[in-house]
Amino acid sequence: MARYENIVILTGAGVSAESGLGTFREEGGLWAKFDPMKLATPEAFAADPETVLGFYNARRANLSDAKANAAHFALSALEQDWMMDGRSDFLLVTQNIDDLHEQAGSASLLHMHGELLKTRCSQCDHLFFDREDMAIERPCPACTKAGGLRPHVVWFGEMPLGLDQIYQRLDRCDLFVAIGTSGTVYPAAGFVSEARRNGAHTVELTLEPGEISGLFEEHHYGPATETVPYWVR
Ligand code: BJW
Repeated sequence: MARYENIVILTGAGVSAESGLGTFREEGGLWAKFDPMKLATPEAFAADPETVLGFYNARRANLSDAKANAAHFALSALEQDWMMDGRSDFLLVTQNIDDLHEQAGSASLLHMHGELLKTRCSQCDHLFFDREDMAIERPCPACTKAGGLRPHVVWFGEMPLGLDQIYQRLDRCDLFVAIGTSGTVYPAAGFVSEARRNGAHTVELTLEPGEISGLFEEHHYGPATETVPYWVR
């Protein structure tokens, strides 16, 4: 690890699985139980806002009991070590909308698919931390209009957040690590190829080989709470 200067880490649902938050595409996962096209698209929200808000309200309630696990803490410790060594280029990009990386103390963190504990007004773009249930009749605290509140998450067909910063870092990183993601959803699934094009060493830590595992040069398979603390040592 000491020979690398610029690291980009990408995390997915697998890093939070052992904190009790479900993944998406495994047996029993969210998108195995529910149709994402009816819950996680702007069209679904326009057609049936009550159902979509109810789905995210339930996930918000579920998140209040979740605690960061050993993998989240290991990544936060890695960031602190990296900065102490004077290697300033550390970026943790998460596809997760939970707050478990923050709970563990990660600071250089980018939520490319948004944050479940934030609500956004689609009428005035006001963004705020919120643990209350979203509802159609609830007015926005800034513009006072009702009907516009939605979770601050990135649905299919919407542009992920922070892409300019992510691609800048991918273009100069010498180490790219993906943890607990199936590599099914773009553009995140393309980050490994981008990093490799620029000469980075690429590492995958996940439960078992998946769709894009062949693109990585180094692999560690197993539960994140075991592989991540072992790998950062
Ligand atoms: C463990 C573990 C343990 C388990 N330890 N590991 C055709 C081709 C290319 C692209 C497209 C296409 N058709 C449509 C698109 C675009 C679309 C897309 O990619 N669709 C695919 C399904 C094909 N993408 C988009 O629409 C994105 N926007 C976009 O593309 O904008 C235009 C653009 C153009 C050009 C450049 C840039 C942009 C937006 C995607 C938004 C995704 N939103 C969601 C929902 C967020 C809100 C919510 O949570 O409800 O994000 S979907 C869902 O998938 C969520 C996740 O962040 C995302 C990724 O899932 P993840 O994290 O990989 O989870 P899983 O379940 O898939 O995998 C878990 C892994 O963990 C597994 O491998 C397990 O083995 C492992 N694991 N336990 C370690 N204990």
